[in-house]
Amino acid sequence: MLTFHSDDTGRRRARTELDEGRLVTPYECPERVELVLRRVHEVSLGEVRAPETFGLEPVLAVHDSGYVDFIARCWDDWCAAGHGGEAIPTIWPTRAMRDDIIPEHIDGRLGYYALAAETSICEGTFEAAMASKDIALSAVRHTLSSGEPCFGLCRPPGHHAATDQFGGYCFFNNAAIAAQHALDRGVGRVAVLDVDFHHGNGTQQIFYERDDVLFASLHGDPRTCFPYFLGHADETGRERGEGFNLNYPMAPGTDFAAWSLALGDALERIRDAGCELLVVSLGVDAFEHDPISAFKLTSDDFTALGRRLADLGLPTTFLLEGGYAVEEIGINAVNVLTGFEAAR
Ligand code: B3N
Ligand code: ZN
Repeated sequence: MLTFHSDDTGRRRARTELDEGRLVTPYECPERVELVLRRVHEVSLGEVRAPETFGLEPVLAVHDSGYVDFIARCWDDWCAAGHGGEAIPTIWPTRAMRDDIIPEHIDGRLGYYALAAETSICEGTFEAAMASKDIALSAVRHTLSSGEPCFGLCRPPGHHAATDQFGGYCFFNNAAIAAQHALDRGVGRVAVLDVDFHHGNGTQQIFYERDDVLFASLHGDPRTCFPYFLGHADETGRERGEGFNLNYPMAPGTDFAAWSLALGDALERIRDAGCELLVVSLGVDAFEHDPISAFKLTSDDFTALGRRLADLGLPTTFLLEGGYAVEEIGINAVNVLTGFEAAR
């Protein structure tokens, strides 16, 4: 299986994450990609290729132009304001205020475009996000042209990024950008299957009123898990999109036996919807030892997941999302890919 990778994903190395009231070294770090890449080589998964560059046009197909401009300028504006440290939002347009006037000051703009406070913006964030979406676009383009499965070693991840909001370590929604790219090239309907522990709120929001993308997400119940404010089972899509959003929230402690029942339902719905392409938001933080998540999947379960995905028989693009048990992230991500290859 062809893998797309770029050293530019390492241009974001944030020093601070707000976690349990302390500033800690971020869980989402460049070493994640290095570990997965090492495993790709260890198992001889296949060729590793640099992505092509696609510019901003495919980003603007799913994200708001003011938001993209904010991500591009945020670090410079933060420094120009004389702030030390990394850019972290401190105020939001909450229910009790207005959200129809975008502030001029960077502190206000940060709150307007942020959905959470854990994710700081630092030097190189925009450049890494650009590399990450180029990896996703290169991967899906290769899948479309060859019919072959492909792995995009995306970083930063993307599935929390909404039309005009960043957070949950995500800036540009790689899976949404890839899915939209496929639609723009004539694919009739795309399935985005999100197996990350966290709900893909950004992907859901971007496609919520559309029937050309079927979004299915298996995740920790938002009553107790990040991102808390989206991801319930009764969110099924709106207007044309009714029936094209499938959420499978599950309790902390869920193991593969229960998780794979939800997977089976999602796969059946993808099959029934006549999707022509599968984009997998491949987070591996459902792993039993992930430091910030709470499911109980084992490394072998990720191999089984890959086999189940192959049963769909669809052209498939895998894009890395979360996964933070850094010792095992490479094994688990690549187990999905080798399981898929063995069964197709
Ligand atoms: O949810 C957390 C969090 C939970 C547990 C933690 N422990 C036990 C140390 C620490 C943090 N933080 C909020 C930010 C989570 C972002 C999730 C990004 C992701 O993987 N999305 O798929
Ligand atoms: Zn996650």
